[in-house]
Amino acid sequence: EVTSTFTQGLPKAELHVHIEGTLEPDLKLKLAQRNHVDIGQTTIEDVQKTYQYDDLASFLAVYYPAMNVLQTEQDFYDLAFAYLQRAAANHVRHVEIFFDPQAHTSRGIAFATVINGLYRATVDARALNIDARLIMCFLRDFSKESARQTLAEALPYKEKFIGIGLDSDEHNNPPLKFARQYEDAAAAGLHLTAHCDIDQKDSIEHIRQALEMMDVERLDHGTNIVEDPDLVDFAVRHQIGLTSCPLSNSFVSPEMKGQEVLALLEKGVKVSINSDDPAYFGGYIGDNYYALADQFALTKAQVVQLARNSFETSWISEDQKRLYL
Ligand code: ES4
Ligand code: ZN
Repeated sequence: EVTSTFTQGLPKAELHVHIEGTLEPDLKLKLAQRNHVDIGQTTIEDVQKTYQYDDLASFLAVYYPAMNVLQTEQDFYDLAFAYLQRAAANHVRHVEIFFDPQAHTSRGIAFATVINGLYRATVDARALNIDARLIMCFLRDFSKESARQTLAEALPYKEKFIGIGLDSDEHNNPPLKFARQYEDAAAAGLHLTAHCDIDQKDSIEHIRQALEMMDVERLDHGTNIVEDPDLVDFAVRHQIGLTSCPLSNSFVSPEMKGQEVLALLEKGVKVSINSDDPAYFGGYIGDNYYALADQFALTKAQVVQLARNSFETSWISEDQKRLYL
């Protein structure tokens, strides 16, 4: 009974989307030509053919090199505004967008270029009826010294983003590696989240560190928590948001983790549905809701609860939340 028209039209918040993961083949090609960057392909179809991977490593090997086409403030604006238009078509009313400054500063692009372009797009999103905010992520496979330096560069811009996150390759890069940066960011009034990807080595230990030792408010993915009843209990008591991404899951694992999402919903964990890297994983947020609902026979009530959870675990003010709930 849940149709794609229903999942597309449902008002929702998106809490887990990487702006660099919204780079569609047509925009990639356009920016490559505009900036005279050789990406090895000259047609949209040929760029599309490179969007192929079957695990995290092969995905990241396509993902990071693609960023070379992003050079100017206008490029970052165009990337973000194109995403926001698609989000509007998916009835996203509020979005908290991840960006990876180190993926850009490490290739010589100034932090200001990145954040000013993205921020300007979030301001213009008001005209699309979307409240858009930014979350700065640290690349966890870079050093903690690099994270320290990135936070120092970012703090003068702290009015332009609302929180910090942690992404990229989790293998042997536990949350606690960045404990000091999380402490400093919290002291600066920023919100805290961290990726705890599905089925990682040390998944439960990483979730425990993030929740119990670093006071994160959300876990990105985080659905392995279902294996540990005490941590599930903690997540329910502290209203921790879990941002699951079904289509992304099905690229890096044999399944989209629907049973885990349903079990967590049943236990009262505030899990939401999100798109992660929609240009790379075959769909925007409405498609993610629909794929999950279709494959796991979700009821409309369950789909509505997932959308409610997205607003409840968002970082908008309590006053603003009342408008959506
Ligand atoms: C990511 Cl799928 C995935 N995993 C880890 N880090 C990421 N950054 C963007 N997409
Ligand atoms: Zn992610």
